[in-house]
Amino acid sequence: RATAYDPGPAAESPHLRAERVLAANWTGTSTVPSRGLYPHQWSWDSAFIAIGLRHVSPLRAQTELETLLAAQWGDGRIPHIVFNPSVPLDAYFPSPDFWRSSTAGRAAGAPRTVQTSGIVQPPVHALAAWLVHCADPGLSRARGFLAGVYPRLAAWHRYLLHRRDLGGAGLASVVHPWEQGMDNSPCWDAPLARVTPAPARSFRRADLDHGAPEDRPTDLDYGRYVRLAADYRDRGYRDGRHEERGAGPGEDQDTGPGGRRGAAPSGGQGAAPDGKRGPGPDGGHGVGVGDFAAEDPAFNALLIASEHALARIARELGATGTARHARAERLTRVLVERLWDPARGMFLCRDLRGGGPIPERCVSGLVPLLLPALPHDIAAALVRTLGGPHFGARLVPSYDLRGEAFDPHRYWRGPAWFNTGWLLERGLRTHGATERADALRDAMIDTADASGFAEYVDPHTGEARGATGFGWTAALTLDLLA
Ligand code: 9YW
Repeated sequence: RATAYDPGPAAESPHLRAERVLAANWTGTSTVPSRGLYPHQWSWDSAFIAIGLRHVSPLRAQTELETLLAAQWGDGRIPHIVFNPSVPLDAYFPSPDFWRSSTAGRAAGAPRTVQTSGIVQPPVHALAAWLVHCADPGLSRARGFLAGVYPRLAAWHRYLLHRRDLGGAGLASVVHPWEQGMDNSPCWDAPLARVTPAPARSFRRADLDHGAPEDRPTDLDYGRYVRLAADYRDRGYRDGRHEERGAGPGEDQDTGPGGRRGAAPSGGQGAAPDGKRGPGPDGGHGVGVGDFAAEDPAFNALLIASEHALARIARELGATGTARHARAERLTRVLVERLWDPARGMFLCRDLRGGGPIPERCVSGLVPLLLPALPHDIAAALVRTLGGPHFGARLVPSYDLRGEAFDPHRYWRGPAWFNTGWLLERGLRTHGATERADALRDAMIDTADASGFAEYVDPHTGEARGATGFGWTAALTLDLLA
């Protein structure tokens, strides 16, 4: 009897299956989140994807981030989508002809050749760049990877910390639910209720060609997303603030080799690469204030974690990194002062257009557990909340299990997502909750693999929802397996 080794399909490992998803979603210069639903490059998806890809190909992981950063705007923003020109316009909405980045975004320094959206997504990039470097420091040094990305990442953080400090407390704000990355989260229901939706007939939802309507945001949600994005575009993607302030002295000391200030990419017009804007005709007072502005705990926690990573990158490049670590610690304190809710034992979003703290329990409010400088009692309270009645499922739900709006199948209103799970697994480990971290890790690996690397899953049953073959689910599974 032949005894030759025949692995057969059953012997295939989750690792191989995850790798195959990333190979199928690779375009040659970046990875799409999903071949059908999201056929372009998405900003925070690419950061998470690079974190997994580094275990398969450090070169591809570096390229992923470099491709994204090449589309950075002159004012420092990293757009949430970089469009692939070979994909038909009607494959995804809103398409490049909606965003019109190279014309509407000209004053903000949008690139001329590549088409992008004009909003941003959570800043996971410096964290990803550091982790990618660590996977193969030899290759990274040989290619000058960190020296190349550092000035762009520094300009990105400067944009967020100055242009986007709409609340004046030092935190970055989001001006669209797509920016925070958890679009239809119940946290946004109240602030969105003020927004007049664009008429449903004025746009066509390409997402419904690929996803079940009951798993996706509603038409009313979409109408409001379209209205907010169109208003921002029509303001030339300018970020209105009540007061214009430049970077404080000494804030950006760790500028990498030669102490050079981070240079934003070429192509910017009207916006200085150092994130400051001169007194324009509008004087910078209350210009272009949109209907939606919020401080989000996960967005800011990721910015802080990335600022710590940027400090490590600066150190690798010969600077001290001290000023950046100090800034990250200071921002951690501001985050606590501004968004911590002791009664709920978690962080809340803050509505800057009049509403104050938003009294909804969303997974975003747990993500600051990631931060190493979080006070011990706050970290302990977050760990308790994570295991308590509002979030204590096998996988971490995106929203309060007991909340009125909870829906185990609809997008960010209940299902478990793998990027937030990965961040919380890391947070649990950072604060010494090793057994909890191990249990979450095992549950995520099993569910990701069994669900065909689903975009999101029912937090109780693990049943797949949304798209399968999803980029960050496969990538972060690889990272958990490493
Ligand atoms: C959209 C791509 C993106 C993610 C977001 C997720 C969804 C809707 O898909 O956004 O059309 O951009 O909410 O977090 O980055 O995977």
